[in-house]
Amino acid sequence: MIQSSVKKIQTSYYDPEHETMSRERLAHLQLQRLQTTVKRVYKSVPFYRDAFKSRGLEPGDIKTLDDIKKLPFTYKQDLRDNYPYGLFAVPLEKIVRLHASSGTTGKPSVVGYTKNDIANWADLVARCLAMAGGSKEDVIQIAYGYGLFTGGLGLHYGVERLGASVVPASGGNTDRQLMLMQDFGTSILACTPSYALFLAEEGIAAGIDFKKLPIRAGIFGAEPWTDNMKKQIESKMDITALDIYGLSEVMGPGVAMECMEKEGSHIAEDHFIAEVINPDTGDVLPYGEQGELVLTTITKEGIPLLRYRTRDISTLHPEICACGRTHMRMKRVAGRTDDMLIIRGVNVFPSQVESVLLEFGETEPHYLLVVDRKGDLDALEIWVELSEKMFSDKVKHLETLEGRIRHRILSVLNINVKIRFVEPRTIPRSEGKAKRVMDRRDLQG
Ligand code: DLL
Repeated sequence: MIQSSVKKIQTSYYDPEHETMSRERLAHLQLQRLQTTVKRVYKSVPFYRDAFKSRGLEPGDIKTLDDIKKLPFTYKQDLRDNYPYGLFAVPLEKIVRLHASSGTTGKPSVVGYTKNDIANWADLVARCLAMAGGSKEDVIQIAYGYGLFTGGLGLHYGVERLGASVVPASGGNTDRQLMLMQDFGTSILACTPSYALFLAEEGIAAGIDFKKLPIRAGIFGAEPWTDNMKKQIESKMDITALDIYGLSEVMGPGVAMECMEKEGSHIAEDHFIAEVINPDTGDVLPYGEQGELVLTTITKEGIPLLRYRTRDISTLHPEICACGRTHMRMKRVAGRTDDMLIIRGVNVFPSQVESVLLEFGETEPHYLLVVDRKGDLDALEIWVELSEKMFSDKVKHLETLEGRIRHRILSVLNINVKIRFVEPRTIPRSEGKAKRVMDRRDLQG
């Protein structure tokens, strides 16, 4: 099938049997795999056995897919409490790879993969690449970090599985990334969206004409981003930008991937069961309602997880997609429950602010939300970077723009904020996940 885009992209299914399976067959497969997983963790992971026992639950009680509701949730803290290997369901001799999550405080959560887990992961990432039109002909540059982070190596094995040529650039060293992109004829780029935008800007500043390069698609994820950000990257780099979702606890990149229809990301339902719940009550919400995404792994051997609380806010859409894939889609992640700012009672995600800022198109897409406490009240200041042109503009114009942005945020988010324009290139760029919030409330005691 051919989709129109900036540069023409032809996509195909990597694994048509599983990607287009009827709902009935998929449900059957999911139940079978769920029951196997439940038996496996009951037998091999004391943490789960205890959790089952304290609920009076036995593996045989899981008779239908709906019975998943009876299973306990698993939290990131459970991985930390059982650091490093306590939740593994196989002995270490069966583990061939370890990764760890990017925790900023305390111990990271550690995940282990068996040979089969690595093979499944590579297959799933190959599926994602095919969704973006990837094939053996492609040169795929991976600018996600290699290491304990799952981005680099996760994508890497998928590219090799697909049979394309992998450029394992890893994160950072922007000049070299741009050189490789030109000299090696990169056709697909994989990195965080914030780094993609930075690469695009640096490339343009260095006189690179992306239209003349073979690059035609980008596989961007690992952090929340908006449609407006996507459009910016697409027009600057002359590519089709697609969203890839995942988390190390559940596997890594490739849990879900956006197809060319751009109507959400297909969750690999033959490997994961997705639910959306009310994060406060734990109740499962109907399809289409926004809440916290909860994932159960149904093929993982190393560290199978039941009902893992991702903290990511999204919605699920089970309708069959125009691309022909039957796997349900999750809407772009709005943010994480733990990134959500509560400013005078109003819930604010950085991505909502990003969306408003980029609507204007008059500032740079680099911003920082700075939260302070003034007396008993929280105050939100939004630092927005000016372009070189705007920076030298008339003060009057900037004042008007500041007022327009402030009003728009008030009408969309219902909060009063202060806008502070900052000089070009002063907000720190990230080679990995962007930092969008500076919370100074703790500093003031
Ligand atoms: O970020 C895995 C990954 C690597 C995904 C490369 C995509 C591409 P962690 O470091 O464990 O794993 O962080 C997982 O990142 O719970 C989300 O909050 C966020 N995240 C990942 N993908 C997206 C996305 C990797 N497409 C956490 N949109 C997740 C929004 C995302 N947030």
